[in-house]
Amino acid sequence: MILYRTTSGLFVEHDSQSHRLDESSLDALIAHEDLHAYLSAVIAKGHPASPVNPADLLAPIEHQEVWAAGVTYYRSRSARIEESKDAGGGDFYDRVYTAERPELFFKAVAHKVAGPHSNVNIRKDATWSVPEPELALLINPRGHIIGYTAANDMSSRDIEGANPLYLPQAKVYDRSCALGPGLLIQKQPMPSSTRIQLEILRAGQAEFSATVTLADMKRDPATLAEYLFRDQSFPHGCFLLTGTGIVPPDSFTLQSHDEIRITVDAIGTLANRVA
Ligand code: DO4
Ligand code: MG
Repeated sequence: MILYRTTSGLFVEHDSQSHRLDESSLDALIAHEDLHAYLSAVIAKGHPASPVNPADLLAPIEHQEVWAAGVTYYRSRSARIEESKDAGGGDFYDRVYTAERPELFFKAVAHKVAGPHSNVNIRKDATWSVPEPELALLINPRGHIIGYTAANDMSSRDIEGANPLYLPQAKVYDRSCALGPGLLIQKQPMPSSTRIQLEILRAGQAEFSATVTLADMKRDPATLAEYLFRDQSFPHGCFLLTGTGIVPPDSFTLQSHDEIRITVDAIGTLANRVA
């Protein structure tokens, strides 16, 4: 079942059928004792609504913080070693890839997050910008993973590559994160065969595309969530992006008006344009 936040309220979709929720607060749903059971009961009551219009979709976030894990795929490790080699930063990426403690960093709050079909930004002071297509975990205030969505962890590679201490500037700025199109609510982990696909279109033509599966992720999502909740509370729950396994070639940088399409099996496609 997929939970959508729209301009006309919250909807749950199951078996191609939409149901409008009486509840209007996503925060309240995320904090629910058993969200999956609650939504199953709404579906079972069977008051179908019209299908959700993609143009009405909003980012599926209210008061949740967005965090991200890094260097969880070998491809991210190698690309970052390469981009930071002139700055002598490479060793850090190899060490964090193999360390027990994962890299976790703060990414966004709601006002920095782009929803489906809206614009993401590239920094004006960056020269090398890429999208990072990632699976995001939805974690409730008790630290349980209750759902998943597609995410874009927009990154300024030149700024991060100049010095790893610039990571927050390379990663955190207005509309540097996109989430959606909806929240897949399920108790069981995503299968390792789950594909994450990135397509970048320029003037309507394919500029870059690649696919990775969760089987290539070095970290277990539950362990990432457990680290994030160590000595830290999230009264409204949070999102945790699980890292990118796709990095375009070094010659590629995003341009204004590029379309970024991130598709995750069982979740759908998150489509955004670069402002
Ligand atoms: O180490 C910097 C960030 C890594 C990251 O965002 C990723 O691997 O997805
Ligand atoms: Mg990332």
